[in-house]
Amino acid sequence: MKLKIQETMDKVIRKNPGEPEFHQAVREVVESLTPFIEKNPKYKEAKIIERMVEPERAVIFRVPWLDDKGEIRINRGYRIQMNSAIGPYKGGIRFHPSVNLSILKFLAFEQVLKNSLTTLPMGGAKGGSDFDPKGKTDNEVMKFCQGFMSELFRHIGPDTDVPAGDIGVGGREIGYMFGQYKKLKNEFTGVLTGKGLEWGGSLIRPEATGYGCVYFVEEMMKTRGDSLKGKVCAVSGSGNVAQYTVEKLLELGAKVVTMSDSDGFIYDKGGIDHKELKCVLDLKNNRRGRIKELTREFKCEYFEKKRPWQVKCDAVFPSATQNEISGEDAKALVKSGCIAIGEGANMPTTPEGISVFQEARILYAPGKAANAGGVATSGLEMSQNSMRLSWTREEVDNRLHNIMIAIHENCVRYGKEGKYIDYVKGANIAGFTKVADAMIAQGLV
Ligand code: NDP
Ligand code: 2IT
Repeated sequence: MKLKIQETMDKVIRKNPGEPEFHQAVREVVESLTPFIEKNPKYKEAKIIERMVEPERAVIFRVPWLDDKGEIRINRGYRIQMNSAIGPYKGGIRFHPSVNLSILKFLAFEQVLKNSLTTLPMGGAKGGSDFDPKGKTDNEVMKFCQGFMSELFRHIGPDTDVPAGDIGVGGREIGYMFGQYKKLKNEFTGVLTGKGLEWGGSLIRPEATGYGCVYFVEEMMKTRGDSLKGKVCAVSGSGNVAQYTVEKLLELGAKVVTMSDSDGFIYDKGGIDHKELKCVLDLKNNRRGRIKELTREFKCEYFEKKRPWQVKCDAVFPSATQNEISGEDAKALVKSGCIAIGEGANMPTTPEGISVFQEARILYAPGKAANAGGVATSGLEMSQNSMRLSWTREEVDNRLHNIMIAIHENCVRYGKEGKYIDYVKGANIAGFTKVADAMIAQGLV
C-alpha cells in the first residue's frame, strides 16, 4: 500500500513542482483513499484520483488598480475551478500576500470533498489574490475589488461558479465585488454568497463556519458521553471564523481563554466574556486594529509572535490559517490534556501534528468536515436566492445544525475503526464517493 501511495504522490509532485501545500493536501487524501480504492476497483479503472488532482480549469489574471496617491499597482488574480461533477463550482476568495497557485490549489482540492460532505449540490473552487488589504483605505479596497471582478466576471455566474469570502474577504469586499459584477453583467443574481442581508444575503451566513465547527465538536464529544460545557478552549485567529466559534462556545457554557492574529495571541485566564468578544468584533470588523489592543481594556496577557498552543486547555479551535499547529505544538497539547480539536481553518494542522493527535486517540475533526458549515450555509443562500425569498434565522440555523450532524454521521460511517473514529478517513471517503460516482456517471468530461 505504501508503495502505491508513493507512486501516486510521485506523479502529483512531478506534474506540480514547487507546490508544497497542494502536495500536502493531496497526500492526506491519497493515504486515506488508497486502501478504499483497492477494494473498489471501479474508481481505479476510471482513474478518478488522477482526474481529481487536475483542476478542470485554472485562470490567472492581471489586476491593475490605482491607489490613493494615484500610483498604479499590479496584483495577480486567480480562480481554480477544480471539480464540477456534483454542482456549479463553489468556494471562497482569499486576499493575502501569501496567496499563490499552491495555496489555492490545496484549498480548491479540499473544497471539492468538503462541498460533497455538505449534502448540497456544489462543486469545488477557490480563488484570490496576493493583494494585501491590511493598511489599505476603503477606497483602495474598492478599487482593487472592482479591478479583480473586471476580469473574474467572465468566468463565474449563478449556475457556473459562485465565489464567497475567505481570509481577507468579508462583507465589505463581497459588496464591492457584487456591485462590479452587477454593473458589468446588468444582472442581479446570486453570483456571490456572503452578501449583505438587504441585497440577497442569508441570515446566519456570517456565523455559519464558527457555529458549524462548534456543532461538529459537540457531536464528537457526545460519542464519548461528554460535552463542551465547562471545557477550557483555546481559539486561534480573530477573524470571521474565530469570532463566531467563540460566540457559540460561550453559548454552550465553555470557557474560551485565547484568541490571536498574525502578530501574537491574548490569554485571558478568567475567560473571554461577551463584552470582550464584542470588542474583538468591533476591533477587527470596523476599526481593523490588532488583537494586542485588547490588553488596554481587558485583564488579559499578550504574547508577541506566539501561537496559543502552549496553554492548558481541553479543546482547541485553530481558526486562522494553514499549518499553524506543528508536531511539537500537537505534542504539547496532548500532554496538557487536550481531548478535542475542531479545525475552523483549512489544513491548520501539519501532517506531523495530525499523527500526534491520531496516535493519542483524541477527537480530531479535520477542516473539510468541521468547517463545512460555512459553505453549507452559502449553499442555503444560493437556494434562497433561486427561490427569491429569505428564511428566518431559526430556519437557517436549524438546517446548518442538521447538516453538521449529518456530516458527523457520515464521518462515523466511513471512519469507525472499532471504538475509535478516524474522522480524517471518514471525511475523505464520504466526500470522495459522491464526487467519484458522479464523475463515472458523466463519462470522460
Ligand atoms: P479572516 O480574514 O476573517 O481572519 C483571519 C484570521 O487569521 C485573522 O485573525 C488573521 O490575523 C489570522 N491569520 C491569517 N493569516 C495568518 C497567518 N499567515 N498567520 C497567522 N495568522 C493569520 O478569515 P476567516 O476567519 O474567514 O478564515 C480563517 C480560516 O478559516 C482560513 O483558513 C479559511 O480558509 C478558513 N475558512 C473560512 C470560512 C469562511 O466562511 N470565512 C469557511 C471555512 C474555512 P491578521 O488579521 O493579523 O492577518
Ligand atoms: O473554505 C471555505 O469553505 C470557505 N471559505 C467558504 C466558501 C463558500 O463558498 O462559502
